[in-house]
Amino acid sequence: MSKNQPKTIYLKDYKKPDFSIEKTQLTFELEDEYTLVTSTLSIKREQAGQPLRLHGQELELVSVKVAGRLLSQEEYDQDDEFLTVADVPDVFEFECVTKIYPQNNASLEGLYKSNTMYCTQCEAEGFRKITYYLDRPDVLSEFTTTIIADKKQYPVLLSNGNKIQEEKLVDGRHKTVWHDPHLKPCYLFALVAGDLIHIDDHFVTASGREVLLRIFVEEKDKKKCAHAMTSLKNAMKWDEEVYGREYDLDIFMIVAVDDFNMGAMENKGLNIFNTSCVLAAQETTTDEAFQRVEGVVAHEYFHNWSGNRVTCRDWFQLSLKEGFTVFRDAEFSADMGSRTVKRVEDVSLLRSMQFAEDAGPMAHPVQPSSFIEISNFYTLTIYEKGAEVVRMIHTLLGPELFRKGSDLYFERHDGQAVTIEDFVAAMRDVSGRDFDQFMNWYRQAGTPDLRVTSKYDEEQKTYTLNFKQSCRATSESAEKKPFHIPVAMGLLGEAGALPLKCDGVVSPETNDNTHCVLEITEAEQSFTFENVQECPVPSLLRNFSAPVKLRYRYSRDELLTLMSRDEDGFCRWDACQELAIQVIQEVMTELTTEPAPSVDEKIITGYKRLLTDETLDPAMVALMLKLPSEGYIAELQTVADMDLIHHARARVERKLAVALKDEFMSTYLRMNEQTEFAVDSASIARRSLKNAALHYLMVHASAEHVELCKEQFYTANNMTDEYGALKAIVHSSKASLKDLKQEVLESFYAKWKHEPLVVNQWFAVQSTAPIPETNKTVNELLTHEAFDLKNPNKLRALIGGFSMRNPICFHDKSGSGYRFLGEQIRKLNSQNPQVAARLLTPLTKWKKFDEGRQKLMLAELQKIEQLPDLSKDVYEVVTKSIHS
Ligand code: B3K
Ligand code: ZN
Repeated sequence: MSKNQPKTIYLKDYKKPDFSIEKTQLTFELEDEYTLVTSTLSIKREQAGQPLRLHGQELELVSVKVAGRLLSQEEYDQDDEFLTVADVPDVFEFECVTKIYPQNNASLEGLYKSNTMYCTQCEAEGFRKITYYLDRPDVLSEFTTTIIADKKQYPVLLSNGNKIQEEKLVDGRHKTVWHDPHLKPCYLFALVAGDLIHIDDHFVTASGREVLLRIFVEEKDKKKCAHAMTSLKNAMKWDEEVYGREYDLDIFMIVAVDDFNMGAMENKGLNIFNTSCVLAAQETTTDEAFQRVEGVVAHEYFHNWSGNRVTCRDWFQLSLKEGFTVFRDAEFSADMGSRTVKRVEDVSLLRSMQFAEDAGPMAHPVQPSSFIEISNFYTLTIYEKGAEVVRMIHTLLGPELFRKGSDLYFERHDGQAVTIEDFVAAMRDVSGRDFDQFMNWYRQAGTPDLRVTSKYDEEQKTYTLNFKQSCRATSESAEKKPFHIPVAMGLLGEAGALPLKCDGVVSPETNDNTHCVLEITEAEQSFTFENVQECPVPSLLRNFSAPVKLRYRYSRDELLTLMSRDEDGFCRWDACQELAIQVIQEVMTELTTEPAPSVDEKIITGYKRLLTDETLDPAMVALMLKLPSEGYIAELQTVADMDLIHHARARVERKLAVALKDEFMSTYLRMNEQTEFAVDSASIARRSLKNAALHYLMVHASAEHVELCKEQFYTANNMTDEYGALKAIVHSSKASLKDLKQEVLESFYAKWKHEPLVVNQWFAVQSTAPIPETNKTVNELLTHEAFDLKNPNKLRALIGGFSMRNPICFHDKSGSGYRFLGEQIRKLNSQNPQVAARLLTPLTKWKKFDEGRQKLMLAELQKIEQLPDLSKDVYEVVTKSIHS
């Protein structure tokens, strides 16, 4: 534990800054052993009578000057967190020199080294590890940055804004000066120094300005930038067309680094990316990773407006920029590829991961009211649920009013640091709607349960839907106020969609009257539709119009109807999921009493239709064939029995594989026709269905299927197919494949060991294999030559893959999975607290399991809690999960 007991910070305590910093001039002298940072700030007092208190962490202070005068040690105070100067004028220049050691910085926060290159990560509070500063997002300043370094080792020196000066110095050193004309908070500051090459392109903005687009990578990765560049240009165009937002500097730069705590960072004009989110090539990158590159490039670019031009007042407003930007990037990806597929993927993630977060000890509102360490709040709730909340506003307003609202928001607050309330006020002001109740989505944690019942009155020809909402108590609110829930819906009759007539209900989205949005605002509420000529099947929560757990007792025939006939793609997929859940749950009940319970034939009928109807979108079929994740099924149980879930799910999968063997084979062959490789949605769709079919074929793993899979593995011309086949073999439960598994793993590693991102896939395929050997394998892989405890991508692939994406092995009742994770967290705690705290997540869910597992998980948490040097990040997660 660091010297002081970590403090909780509260939103209610927010106060405006005491000083402003008009100009920030930084000089970095990069030496082999250390870096010297000279910071010159033009400071102005904003509140009378306050001392100057600057944030600083792990800094060696060399000197401090106020108004040109060097201060003696008696004139300032220095502790773990602050530099305080009691007596300062109202307007003055402040200069301080600090010495830092980037080469020893393993936290990957502040200035650090990734391989031979210097780079920075300042969000949220990393700038204070560089120099003393008012490290808070509501202090906006104009930055000028000078970098001095050895020219041979670091020929490229970058910072935010435009390059204004370059100079050759003595002793083989050189100097570059950058100036950023846009005011920004220090969390958007960036610096890069390294031996990098770049690829260039251009974009002409709607108003005719030419922008230079430049991606910096290591020489060996030169050929892997084209996809990121295309994605960037598409994103720039899309933001002009959909939001009317143009780029505002002459140059936009992206730099790829190997060691990075997350996906990427939106520093003004100089985005820094994890290599995994920028590099892509046919041979080395799966389709999923190609799409991730597109999404992340767009996300970071979109932040230029939603985050940089208009930023957050304080970190409690994090979702103001993250939720909105995720919504923007999701819509962009939907427009670039398949809208329904994107939606289904996002909802699957939300339901299996965010719902679990909302149900666990770290549950927090989209606008949290307190935190200990802000790094722990870059969560699925802030990002994904935050995006769902913005999506609901979009649904309630419709696209045109929403656009008016975003225009007003950007115009009103350009150059300011604002709050979630300001965003919603702009939406309110353009629409005249009342958002008071809607704010509960931002202020209350937990996933609402929405129970729906229906009643058809044959005589009156009316159909009534009754909704009851409830939400579990969470730490910030024991008694929940009702949420304002938009439920998009329609009614299906024998011959198709039925016209809807319901008092007070209008559809903001369509002109026809077969689709509408019901607005639930009360704890219990009913809607009666008139003139309904037959008892319909309700199609509810279309496009997943609200992040709720909807419960309606559909019969299996109704689900088959929705699956094949609903006009809403999301509801077709969801009906298929619901059918599978019902069938798996039935098998779970019977598995406890019978050795070989039967599997309802209805699911076979439904899946057969999917496989034989060649008019369906292959991507949708692939998604529908995928049974609900074990994580999502666990979410639906009070006490999660991972063994039972795993075996019941596997039994249903086997049943489908056996009953539809021929259909899977013909689907595989139909999708396997050779075409030129492309990364468009049609090609991605074909590959996804082909590999989904291969997965089912490998459940049999007869000689013929194994041959087919081997053939795909050895002859694939792209990573999606190569990895698909590798995974089908390595994840197989067939003992007879033992030698083949070893063969393909060795061959894959030998082929790709020079490609770190592919090696990560190799780690992941082993750590996520749902087979008993995995618990031993992951321990062995820790000492593999390619594993590196300092590289977050490797940690995520091996440790994260095992603990977050392999529930059956992680929850092994011996506790070996828990011990493995506990040990790794204890190693990582002081080295990289951010990543350690994140990897800890699976242990925090201990209350969800049986008593035996609870004890084992808790024991690991307690061992972590006992660490003598517990970081603030891990402290917060571990104590909240043990004691709440
Ligand atoms: N804003 C960054 C995340 C920073 C995380 C700091 N621990 C990336 C993004 O969301 O775009
Ligand atoms: Zn973001």
